[in-house]
Amino acid sequence: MRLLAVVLVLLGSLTATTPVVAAPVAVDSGQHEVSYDKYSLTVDGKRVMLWSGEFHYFRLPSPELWRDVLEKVRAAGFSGVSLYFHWGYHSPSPGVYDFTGVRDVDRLLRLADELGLYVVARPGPYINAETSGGGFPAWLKTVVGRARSSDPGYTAAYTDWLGHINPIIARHQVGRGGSVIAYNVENEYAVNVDPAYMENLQRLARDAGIDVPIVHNNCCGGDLANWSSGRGAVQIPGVDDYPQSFDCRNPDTWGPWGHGVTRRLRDDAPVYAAEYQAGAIDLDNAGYDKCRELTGPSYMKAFYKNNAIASGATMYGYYMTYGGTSWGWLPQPNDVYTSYDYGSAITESRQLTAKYDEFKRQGYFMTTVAPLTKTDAATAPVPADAAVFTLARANPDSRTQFVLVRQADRAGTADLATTLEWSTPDGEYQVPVRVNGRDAKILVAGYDLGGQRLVWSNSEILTHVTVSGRDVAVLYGRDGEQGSTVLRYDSAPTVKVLDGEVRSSYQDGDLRLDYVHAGLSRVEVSGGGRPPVLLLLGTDETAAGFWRQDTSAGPVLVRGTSLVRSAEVKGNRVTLRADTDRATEVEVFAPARHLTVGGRSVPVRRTSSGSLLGALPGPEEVRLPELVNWRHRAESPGAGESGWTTADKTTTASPIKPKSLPVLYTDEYGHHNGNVWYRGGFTANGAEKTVSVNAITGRRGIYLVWLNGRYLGSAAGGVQADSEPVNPDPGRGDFAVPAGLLVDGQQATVTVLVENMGHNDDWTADDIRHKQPRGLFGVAVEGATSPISWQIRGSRPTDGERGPMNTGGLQGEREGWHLPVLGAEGSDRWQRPPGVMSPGVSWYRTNFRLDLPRGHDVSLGLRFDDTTARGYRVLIFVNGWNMGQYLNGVGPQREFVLPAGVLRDHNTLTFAVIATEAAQDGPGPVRLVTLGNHRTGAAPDL
Ligand code: IPT
Repeated sequence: MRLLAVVLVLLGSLTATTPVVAAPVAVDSGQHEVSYDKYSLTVDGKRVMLWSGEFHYFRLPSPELWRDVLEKVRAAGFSGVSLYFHWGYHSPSPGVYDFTGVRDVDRLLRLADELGLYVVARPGPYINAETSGGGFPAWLKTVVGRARSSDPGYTAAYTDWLGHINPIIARHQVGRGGSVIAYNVENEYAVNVDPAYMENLQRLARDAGIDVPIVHNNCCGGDLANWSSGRGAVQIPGVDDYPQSFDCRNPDTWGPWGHGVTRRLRDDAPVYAAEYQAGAIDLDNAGYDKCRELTGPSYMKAFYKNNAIASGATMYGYYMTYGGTSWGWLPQPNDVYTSYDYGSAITESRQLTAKYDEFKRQGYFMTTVAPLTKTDAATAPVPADAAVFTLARANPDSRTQFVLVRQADRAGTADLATTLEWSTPDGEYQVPVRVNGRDAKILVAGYDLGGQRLVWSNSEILTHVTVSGRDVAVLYGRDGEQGSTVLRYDSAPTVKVLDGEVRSSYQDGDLRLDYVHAGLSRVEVSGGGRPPVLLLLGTDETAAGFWRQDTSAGPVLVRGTSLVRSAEVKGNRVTLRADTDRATEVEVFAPARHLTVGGRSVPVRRTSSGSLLGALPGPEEVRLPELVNWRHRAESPGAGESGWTTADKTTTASPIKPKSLPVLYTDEYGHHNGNVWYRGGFTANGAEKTVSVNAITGRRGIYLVWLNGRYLGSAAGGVQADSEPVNPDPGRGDFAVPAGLLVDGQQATVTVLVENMGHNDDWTADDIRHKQPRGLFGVAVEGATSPISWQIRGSRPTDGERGPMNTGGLQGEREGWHLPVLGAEGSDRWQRPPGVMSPGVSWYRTNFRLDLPRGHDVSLGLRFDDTTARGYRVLIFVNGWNMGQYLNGVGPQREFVLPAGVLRDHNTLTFAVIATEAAQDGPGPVRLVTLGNHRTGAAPDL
């Protein structure tokens, strides 16, 4: 970590006997030591609360925005990020690896370090993650030997991947001045397991110099392998838990899949909630807003707080904190579509939600109150009403107590008020508590809060800072609920209520404050033998309006703005990088007299609370251009003579054998992504009746069939050939041969376009799922007497910048029709749209110019408004980047996020439209929409 490194350099200079030259951070001499015990990870002996969120760099093809997202993650109080590394994203073919541009993970790790976020590095080799192949490169499907085992073929393949990624991870470890604090081997390796493989993964990591603790994310509890002991065991076994399931259609669901992380897997390692549910995949087209509801603030309160007190976990990974976009051919088709918003706290368009506020409330608490990093189960105070449930932990050194309060009926919705008989470290108390419905609170007793002694409070702690010798603490409770806080003094202190209604009484060393949580009350307490303290007593909402940022002058607190990205104190000026989504006041608690926000000095006055108060403008209005002047170009079925390969293989490494020969699987011919054209020639006899096709595409995929240039129709591709029960006839379509089309003795050509929606994952580690083919599975022409000779034409991955998963084998993709053309409208082969969409592939293109307000973070999307069921789908190319696929009439996605960086001032928008029927008009109406607009002092430099 940079801060630690700086501290070490400073220490070095104090003790050195020879003149010290300031060492660059990168040459941090590896003196930081990561270790752990049963309670927590430690860095140089200091305990760490690893409160981390999952982020997928491969789902945001705009490295400039990685900073935006990670700053938002940090601003919510996260101390770390959990990062999958996606093998297939970096490797288009065996032995070829790319770590540049949007694949520059070294840049990602540098950024995490710069922002002071610890990293749990998760390079698989298998990652699941609802991405194509579960992160495996598609070429692995042609490698002989079971994946996720010790088989030599697979071993050679993944050894090469780890040989590339491990050294990058290794040089960013905490011990070498970086921020990687743990290394995750494999992913939910729970069934069909092979301990020798797990051992080898760890040996390779150690050989590459990975010296941080090795962790694993176990799935699903029960008897499945969890790698906590025996051969292949890891140092810190973690648990994945998705208690709410993925049924976003029923967002009122309450924990059908369990109670949370309560189990300790090893006595000598901290409890690690490796992936804890923080959103959901949208399995049933409910839309991600419903998934956000399913995993909303009350779920987060009840389940996350329960985890902390039930298990004392000090390592968490919330999956996902920002989901992002499965652009190009990244989606694993059977569970997701383009958007991987995931119903996360930070939306796909990088907006902060009510879930973000809840993360902030909990994250600030978890990372402020240090005694939480070392706790044992303790006796909980007994509630007078048995309908209220309590559970407690205590720090064995400070004796600080943490008491969970919730309903005894986990799903109960009653409004309960009762009293706890609480034996705190500072005496016996009767503490009033209230639990209204699906709520949960962690109450604290016996805590040294800055220079204060918190005896107990039934308000929850957000955070506290010490500014110029005064403690400032934010406590909160639900709007309208009663609150009490007791602080200990040597003698009666002076209590000054600055705002709101707060009653105070002093007796035998205890100052008791009683209030109702409403808005934001302010009380200043001074004297009594302690430094002064300002208590800010808020509601859930007003508490979430605060931001805490670390500076070299200590942490500062800010109230107001839509985001504080960072703060700096220099001399008597505090400088914020902050965003606003409306005109707002800003209040700052910092050791300073002047305020700068977004590069401008803000006039401030000092408040009675001792803070600085100023006003900030909101954003300027965004005006978007209309999408007009479309041009059109048709792609004729299977046209052109170049690029075809004879498809005549008779064997395949896939355990799934084809229905007819030759093997026509796309991967066998090196075409791993997107659409593939096939051409089959045979000598006709005039008696052919039906063309019967089987094709496997993954869910929502299609294929289209022509005979001698005549369109015969389309069908849905299969999901897989072999499943339970076995399906020998996947994606079947029968197309009648039109009378008179084929003539005896003449050449006939059947042309097929098959869409490959992405590759299956390999959760079960059995190859049957993962090595499911894509493309044609079998073709028979009923009545034909001559064999068909096949050719295939697929992707031509030559685009180093956007990578191999950006395009498939459409003629236009191969010839670069999707690439930006600025200025002139392109060649005269692009014409005015004909007013009808013909079955097959046609291309549409327009240019537009953005004139967005400078110094703003504007998030844009593309919205399709067509509500007809016309059969067509659209690959959306923005300046050449495939930002997803719109499926008219299939859904569910109508709005596609277009990140800055991919979007520029001048843009080319190109659609590859695949229509399965003739239809009036083009793929409209379609428009640009604003998904977020913030004035920011930190507009990513794009
Ligand atoms: C678990 C995976 O580890 C993760 O990659 C992702 O797929 C997630 O779930 C679901 O979004 S898999 C588990 C819930 C069976």
